[in-house]
Amino acid sequence: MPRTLTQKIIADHLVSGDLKPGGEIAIRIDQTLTQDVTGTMAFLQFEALGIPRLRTDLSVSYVDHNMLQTGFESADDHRYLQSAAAKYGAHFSRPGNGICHQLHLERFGLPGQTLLGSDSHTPTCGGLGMLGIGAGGLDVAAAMAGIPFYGSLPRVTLVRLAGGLPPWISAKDVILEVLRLLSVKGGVGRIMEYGGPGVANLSVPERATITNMGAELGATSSLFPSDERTRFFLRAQGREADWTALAPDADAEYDDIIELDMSALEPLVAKPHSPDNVVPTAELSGVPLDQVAIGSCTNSSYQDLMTVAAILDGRCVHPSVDLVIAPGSRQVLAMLARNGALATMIAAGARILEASCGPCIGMGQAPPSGAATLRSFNRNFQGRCGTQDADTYLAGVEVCAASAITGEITDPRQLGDPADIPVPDEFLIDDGMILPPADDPEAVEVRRGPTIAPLPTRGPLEDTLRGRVLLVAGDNVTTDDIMPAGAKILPLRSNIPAISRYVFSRLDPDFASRAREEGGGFVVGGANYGQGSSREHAALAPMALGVRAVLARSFARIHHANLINFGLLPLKLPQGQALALGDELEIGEVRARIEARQPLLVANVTSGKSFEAAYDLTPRQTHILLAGGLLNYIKEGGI
Ligand code: MIC
Ligand code: SF4
Repeated sequence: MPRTLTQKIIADHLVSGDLKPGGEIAIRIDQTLTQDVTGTMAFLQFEALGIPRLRTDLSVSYVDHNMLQTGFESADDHRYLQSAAAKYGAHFSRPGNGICHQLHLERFGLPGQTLLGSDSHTPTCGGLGMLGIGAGGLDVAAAMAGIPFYGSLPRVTLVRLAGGLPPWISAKDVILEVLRLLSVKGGVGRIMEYGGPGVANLSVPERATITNMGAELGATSSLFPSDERTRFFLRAQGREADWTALAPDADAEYDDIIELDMSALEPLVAKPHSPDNVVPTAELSGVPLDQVAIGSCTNSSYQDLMTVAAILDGRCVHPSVDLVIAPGSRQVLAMLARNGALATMIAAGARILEASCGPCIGMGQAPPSGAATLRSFNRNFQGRCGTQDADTYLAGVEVCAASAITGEITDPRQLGDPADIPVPDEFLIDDGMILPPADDPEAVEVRRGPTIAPLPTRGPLEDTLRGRVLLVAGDNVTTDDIMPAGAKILPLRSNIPAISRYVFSRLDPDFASRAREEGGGFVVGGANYGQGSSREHAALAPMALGVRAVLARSFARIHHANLINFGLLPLKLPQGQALALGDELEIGEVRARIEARQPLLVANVTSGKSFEAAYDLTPRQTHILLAGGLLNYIKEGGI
């Protein structure tokens, strides 16, 4: 039978299940990546599994998020991660080396292989033809222990690209257009495969911008074929031997097909506060800006930043705008330093940050109150930049750099002809900041700082769940809403009791204290609950506060899995049913009904009404929930 790219890679890695849509499959994971704000928990969980050495082909532990180090907490976590990597067998990418996804693309990604990462943008390596999937830290810890990754077989959408990118139009405009067409829910349960004659017109870093931001569609992953452009990129990274050709069969069948003519695109911008709120830049021309931020795992490649330097050359940043630039990796920064582009940026008045996530996750550079900030990043959820009442716009680096000069949102086409930026045929290679695992793991002592608190645990799932509705939220609640990030809260990622004080703090500052007083309860949401990041803290911290179930119209994939991994029931709130804050609920016979795969009966004691709530659980997930979460399940002998 002819196969898509997705089916080929999955078939090559299939451990159990068969290739029927919607069915549960398990796949072998070749590589994992973790970063500091999810990795600390993932390594603690790996330790809790009691396995002495990692069982993947390659695992890399990156440090790129918690970089401000305003107290000892993050530095302690970095030291823990470095020692744990050395002892258990992971490579360790030191702080300053760059953003995990950019680095993995440059140095480790392999066409045709699988990568599980504790970060939602792990599909970035799909730009190389690698199947990258984002997951919660506990799933990645399990993969590091050699346990396959379980999920439902996604449907496959082909985005057939035609034409080439016109001057000033970039790969960011391609993915913004897909977001405009499909919305932030449009990719749920799908893998986006890019094909068609336009593919050959995109370099690997351009493809990676598209696969990276496929996360904002809610897609499980995004994939490009591996072709001569892939070979060229790997050769320029000194890794031609890692190249293999990979393409779908000519007559492969897809679940849906989207036609996209790149030559008809124009510069696009996503308006506040959602990445799918996309309009032509021209529609926003003249919107005054306070800040422009360039970088993030979406748009911080050598090509991107050379484009920025060319636009800034001989010009000066507008007096009302703060321009900050964070290169994606030390390779990019070193190349810009050597060829003079860095000097051009400095001369133009740009503030150069270290190679890290930085402002993308509110780790510094929060804009002023009521500001408008334009960013080459991937998410513009309200408050994520660190300023709750700021408006965040997203665009490609061309729009960002042009707007930094004029002080307002600007269509870059008005700058005349763009400079020609050649794709480098040789990158500057220096892996000195990547430490291989220790030769003598026995001799390595794992160093834990005082902020690392023991993992909260819970017993098996209770048979009756009782409590009040602690929060009622609308559609598209993000994990940034549930468990905010930013410079104040992120350093607490290895301390669940401390971080749980901030659960839902942006939506309702009293949530955590109310949950504690009530001894737990329920959360009610709308459609696509838990979209955005992979942070398992958005399940783990509510669990620690006693939340036992979330009732929502639908769930985002990674968060749904995280809820189950920590023993919280994800229940479907039927259309037409509404619950109010403070309603007292009782759900009885939970264990027996789940075992029998029957809907649960939710009694609203306050209103005297009751309704049936369904759920989407595979047989394995049922057992995980009954055990009270994945760690309990694995300790009981499940895999
Ligand atoms: C993000 O972009 O939101 C993050 C921070 O990279 C997260 C990971 C996290 O919250 O730990 C992600 O995308 O998964
Ligand atoms: Fe870092 Fe932002 Fe990418 Fe998340 S989206 S990995 S915070 S750069």
